[in-house]
Amino acid sequence: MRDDEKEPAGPRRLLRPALGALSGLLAGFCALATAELASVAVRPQASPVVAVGGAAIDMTPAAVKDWAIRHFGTSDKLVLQGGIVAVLAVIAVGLGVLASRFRRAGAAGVLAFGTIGAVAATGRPDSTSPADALPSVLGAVAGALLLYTLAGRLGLAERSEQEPWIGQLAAASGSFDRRGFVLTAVAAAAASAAAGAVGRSLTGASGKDAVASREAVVLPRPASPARAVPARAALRIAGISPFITGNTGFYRVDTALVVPKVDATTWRLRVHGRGVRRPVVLSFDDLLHRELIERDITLTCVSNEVGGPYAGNARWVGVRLADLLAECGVRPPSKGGPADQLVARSVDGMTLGTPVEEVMDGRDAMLALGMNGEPLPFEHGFPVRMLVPGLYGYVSACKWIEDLELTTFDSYDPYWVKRGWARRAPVKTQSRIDTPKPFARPRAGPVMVAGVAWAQHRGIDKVEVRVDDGPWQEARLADDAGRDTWRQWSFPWQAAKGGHTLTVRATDRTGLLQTERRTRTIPDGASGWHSVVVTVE
Ligand SMILES: Nc1nc2c(c(=O)[nH]1)N[C@H]1C(S)=C(S)[C@@H](COP(=O)(O)O)O[C@H]1N2
Ligand SMILES: [Mo]
Repeated sequence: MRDDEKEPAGPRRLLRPALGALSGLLAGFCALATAELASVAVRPQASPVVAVGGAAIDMTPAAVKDWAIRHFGTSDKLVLQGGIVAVLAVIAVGLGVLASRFRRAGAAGVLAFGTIGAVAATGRPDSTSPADALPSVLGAVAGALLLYTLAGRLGLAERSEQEPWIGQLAAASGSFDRRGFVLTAVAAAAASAAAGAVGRSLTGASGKDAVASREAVVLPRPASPARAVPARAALRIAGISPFITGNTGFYRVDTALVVPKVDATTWRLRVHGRGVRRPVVLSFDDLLHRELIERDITLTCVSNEVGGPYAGNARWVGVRLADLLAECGVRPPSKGGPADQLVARSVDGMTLGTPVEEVMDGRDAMLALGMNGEPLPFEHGFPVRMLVPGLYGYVSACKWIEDLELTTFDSYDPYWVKRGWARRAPVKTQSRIDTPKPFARPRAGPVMVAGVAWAQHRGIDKVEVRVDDGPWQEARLADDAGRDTWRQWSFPWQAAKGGHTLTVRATDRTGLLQTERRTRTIPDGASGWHSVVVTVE
């Protein structure tokens, strides 16, 4: 007599659905692993998790996306993918339990979910081939077959659909092909793990050509170098944001679940559209051999909260965009040009719209090829990205750019505008306290309060600090490094014991005082004064 035959009826009745759930999880795992491996052959972006994730990002309401960026920052995408896998796991358990009684229905359910992946993958804006459906389809077929097989091992599931008593009998007696189930399950788990691991490592190694092309880039000396940073433009104060943000520390905000790896040797940029009398297609070499400018420019994200981290200042090298457009015969609207919007498209299907007037008004709008002395990092848009001083990133800073189209604001809304953000978005004057940190407990006595303030393309004229409800006091400004960069400031404070609120505000060079009025980030950037609460001990 076997042990389980003596078991009470309750747990035994649960055995089949429990094993069904396990089968479902295994089938889901097998499906994803197969898809992962297949996506290596197609392209990493065609993996169902990436494709469904991308579709989810695009369908997420702006407020939720903003919340996700705020709370998860650069790991927002990891959180999203984790969430997708968790949801899939729950569905897989459900389909497994279903399959333990209705084998075909369970397997059909897996196929249905594969269809969702396939539709998402082929519907992505950067999808150019129906082959993008393959990873999802192959994964679903593998998963469905496995679930069907495992459910079969679970006993007389198939016949029980027509003759329920057989199913009940099988369930009640606990009689099923235990050996077959265990062997199939273990083999499938091992094979899936291997396929997934191989897929992952191959994906990691993909983009070899792009990596090689980046390593081969030698940035020429710019014809117009950046102004030397005045000695006292970069303060040495513990805790302050350095004047130049390093490439690894530079914030990253984009919708790309897989960082595009573009081969610079085959990359092309097309310039075309309304009023473009001489459309061109440029290679990376074409750009490298043009006259290059080098500029320090602060980039900020419209999703940055008051006091938030999505701002960075780098030394960029690139091509003056206005000159390039002028060569193509483009005139700004103020000179009678028919196009007022410049739409940039990236290799991953992102679209950004920039006012042509601003690009051509004399500011250093550029197609950047270099960042802080090296080719652009892949995360920041290699091989080429756009930058326009004074405008938020989402209306100006297209990474992995491949197309520039002259059009009008009336006839086309780019990605973020379709999702409720403003068509035009100049950077709002902002100031931030970097040190002391919120809830810091400094010692009574001299405490250095310091941070950065920015009002790109207008410049910072004055920064003031207020302690509690006291008077506004002028902070010391670091030397001026130009109106397109942020400016550091410091304020030596004689801190008395107790709780204190420090508040900062800036005035830009047009004389405009940063508004106290707090607004949300959507639609055109947060406003309000940053303050920090500390306890002096
Ligand atoms: N292709 C592409 N370019 C993009 C984005 C994007 O999602 N995709 N995001 C924009 C936004 S919202 C900002 S703030 C900047 C951020 O640039 P960074 O990641 O290099 O800091 O890139 C812009 N360019
Ligand atoms: Mo942004």
